[in-house]
Amino acid sequence: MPITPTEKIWMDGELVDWESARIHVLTHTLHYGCGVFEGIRAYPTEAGPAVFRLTDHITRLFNSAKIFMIDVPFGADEIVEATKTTVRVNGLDQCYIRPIVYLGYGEMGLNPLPCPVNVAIAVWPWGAYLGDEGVANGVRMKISSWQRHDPNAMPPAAKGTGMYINSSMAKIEALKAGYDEAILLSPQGYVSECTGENLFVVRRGRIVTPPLAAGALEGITQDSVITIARDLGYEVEFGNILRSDLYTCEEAFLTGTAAEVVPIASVDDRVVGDGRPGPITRRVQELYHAAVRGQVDRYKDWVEHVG
Ligand code: PPE
Repeated sequence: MPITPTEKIWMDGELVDWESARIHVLTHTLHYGCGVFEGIRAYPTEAGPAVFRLTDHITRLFNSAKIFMIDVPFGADEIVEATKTTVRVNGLDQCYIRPIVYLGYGEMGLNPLPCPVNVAIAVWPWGAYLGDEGVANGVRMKISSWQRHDPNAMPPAAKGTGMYINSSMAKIEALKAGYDEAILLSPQGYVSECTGENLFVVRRGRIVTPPLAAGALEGITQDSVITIARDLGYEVEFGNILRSDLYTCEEAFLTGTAAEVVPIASVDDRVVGDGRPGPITRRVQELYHAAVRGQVDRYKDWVEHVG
């Protein structure tokens, strides 16, 4: 998905011009993939642009850094403020936000501890991650032949840059085979998540999503959708999902900041339900759409205005 340049990028405490936001080719993270990042969205609200669950995303960023023993040279509150500033100065009423903490220039070799730590925050306008057609009519999924990380090989709770090779391999495989997106199974064989989204199924009227122990990232959209679905009166539980459950469930959908809420039309060519987005998926999708725009009173706290 192409990037649309904006004006300013926040780098280590300063706003620099988009074209000047450059780093050295011997930047440590470029070589070993030891960095952490977030994907966040800002939406237009009645009171101007607001970042959806910004504090929760920055908390996850710092937890990711803690897991990798990366010492972020800023406080979480400073990164929250810096994110708001970056959205504000770029004058966008909606955008995708990419904070990244990376190991900079000055050290080579596998010991990351002596490396300088840098932080950047970029924002740009970004449309529907899996396409408008997918949001409207559902996406075609393929179970990947690549497994999700074993938790003792790569910690799924961390949103680490290098960890995404796994997702990219699965994405390539799915796209080359003519599908829209991949579903990865855990080393134990349970459904884990998609390349950049969590997954939900509706089985016998109940909504089920895989537990963290199945190797999924602890999704903030997943958490929002669980709250929304329960408030709508549905039963939601964390539970192990088998590949065959995906083939026979009534509805399925995926969730993520970039993707938002997207219906699943089929899995490995088995049509989900009647192949059209189901009623539960639609209701959750609609309420999420309204919540992120500050249109639902009970979810007002999720919406953090940039000022
Ligand atoms: N699982 C993975 C592996 C993942 O990358 C994401 C976010 C999620 C689940 C959903 O998490 P959350 O956004 O908190 O609901 N994926 C981000 C990266 C997309 C990208 O291309 O980069 C995102 O949605 O921003």
